[in-house]
Amino acid sequence: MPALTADQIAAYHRDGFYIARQFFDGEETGLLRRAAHEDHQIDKRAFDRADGEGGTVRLTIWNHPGDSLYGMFARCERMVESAEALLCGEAYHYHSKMILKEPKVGGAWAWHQDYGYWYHNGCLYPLMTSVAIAVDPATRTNGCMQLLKGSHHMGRVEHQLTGEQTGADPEVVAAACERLERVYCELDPGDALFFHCNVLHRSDRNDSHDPRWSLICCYNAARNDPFKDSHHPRYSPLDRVPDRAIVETGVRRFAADDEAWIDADQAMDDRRRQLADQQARER
Ligand SMILES: O=C(O)CCC(=O)C(=O)O
Repeated sequence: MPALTADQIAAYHRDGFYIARQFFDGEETGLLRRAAHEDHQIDKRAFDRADGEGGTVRLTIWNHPGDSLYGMFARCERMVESAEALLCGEAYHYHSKMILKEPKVGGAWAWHQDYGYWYHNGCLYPLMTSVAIAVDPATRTNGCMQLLKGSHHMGRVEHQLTGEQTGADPEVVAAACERLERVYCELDPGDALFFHCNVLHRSDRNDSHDPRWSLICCYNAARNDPFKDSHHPRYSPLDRVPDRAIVETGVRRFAADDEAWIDADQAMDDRRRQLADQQARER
């Protein structure tokens, strides 16, 4: 799949988002799912926040994409070229995160704009975009993302503490909900949701028996370099990789794991044989 086309970019600017179906193919997505669900670091490093509705929002965030499989997704040409086309200029990696919406407990996200938070990090302009890649299927029952179509045209809305989450001003959200279409972004693994940093979005609690994980890569325009330090980075050049790096990195990673399993199986077989020989001798 190539980077977004001119028509897809126009749709993003009109609606505040664009869903690129099967932006990543079955092999790439299979590697991502396996890596994510087998990766104990993702789980260990995750932090929880009560959603104020009885559920728990759980996520892992990292600022620099690195050389892992996740880094290959964030740095591959297809993603970076799309982000740069949407931001009309050079983009850099602002952060990535894995959203871990676990069955039954994965919490709801209140209505918010990402720029509602990022503005306070010294980013003067809303020249920022995110790409949510579905790791698992995202449905209405497992709490897929919901967006208010065209709400990015409203500009930045004040955010305040509502319950236990900081969300967009509820009075403004209520007015926007009356006027704008709410879109439930149901996704298959490998689909990519590109969304503008000022589009209002939320998600419900995961009420199903299935996990709903997604990898979200966020980009800032290089010309929007924050004027102050924050918990997310200032500009640093994004070292892009060819699209094929995803499969190459994933295959390499699992070959090492699979070899370790084969070695462990082999050692187990050897041990079983030794015990059987010993028992035979003792009889
Ligand atoms: O994936 C979700 O449920 C919500 C994520 C979200 O709203 C965000 O990362 O800004």
